[in-house]
Amino acid sequence: MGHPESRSEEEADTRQAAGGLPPGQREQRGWPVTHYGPVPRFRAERWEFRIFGATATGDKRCWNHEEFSALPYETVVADLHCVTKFSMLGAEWGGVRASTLLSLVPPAPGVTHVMVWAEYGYSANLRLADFADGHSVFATHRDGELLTAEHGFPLRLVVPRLYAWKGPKWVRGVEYMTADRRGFWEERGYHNLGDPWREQRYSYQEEPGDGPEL
Ligand SMILES: Nc1nc2c(c(=O)[nH]1)N[C@H]1C(S)=C(S)[C@@H](COP(=O)(O)O)O[C@H]1N2
Ligand SMILES: [Mo]
Repeated sequence: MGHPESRSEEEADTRQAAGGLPPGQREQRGWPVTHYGPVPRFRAERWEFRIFGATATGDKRCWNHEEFSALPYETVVADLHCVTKFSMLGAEWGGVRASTLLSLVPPAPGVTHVMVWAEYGYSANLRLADFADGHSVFATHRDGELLTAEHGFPLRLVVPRLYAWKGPKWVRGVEYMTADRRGFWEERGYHNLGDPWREQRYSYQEEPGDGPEL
């Protein structure tokens, strides 16, 4: 993969969508910053990543920054689809696959969903299958470069098969759940499932069974 500092406009224009452009989306050149609230300051000595909730053993697992950085690093080419209708296509994300974490810390048999937690209490709920998808990655890098603070340094989740709000920046942990529960935006008018291919943007579009009562 090319290095971003040398990527010209023309190169950016020829970027391929890893999965095509979902309905109602347009391509966004460059990489805007989109989030709610302030950018947290990273302090390595205070940072930890936790997997907790319904693990197979009943124990939670914690990594400090050094330990997390030693986990297997892989790259995934994936698109980001913002529900406000722009998509950033074809970036190469580097980090730890969600599936790697699932094999390191197996969920209990009854786990159906996860809640992904970030700084300041931001959260996003995902079906276990969406989380386990081989393209879901806890990214430290994009196009070979360390993430910047505003894009989620030191760690963000990228779940290319769902709208980008389902991928918290400044992520700090994963809770294994035996029932679904709404995350931050899912409680505030956004669709519980958030599949861009079905244009599941808003909670009023939900059908019975798509999510817990609002
Ligand atoms: N912690 C946190 N993560 C977040 C958000 C947020 O508000 N807080 N916004 C999401 C939304 S709506 C989008 S579109 C992407 C934007 O990522 P970017 O700023 O790197 O483009 O981050 C997602 N992750
Ligand atoms: Mo977004």
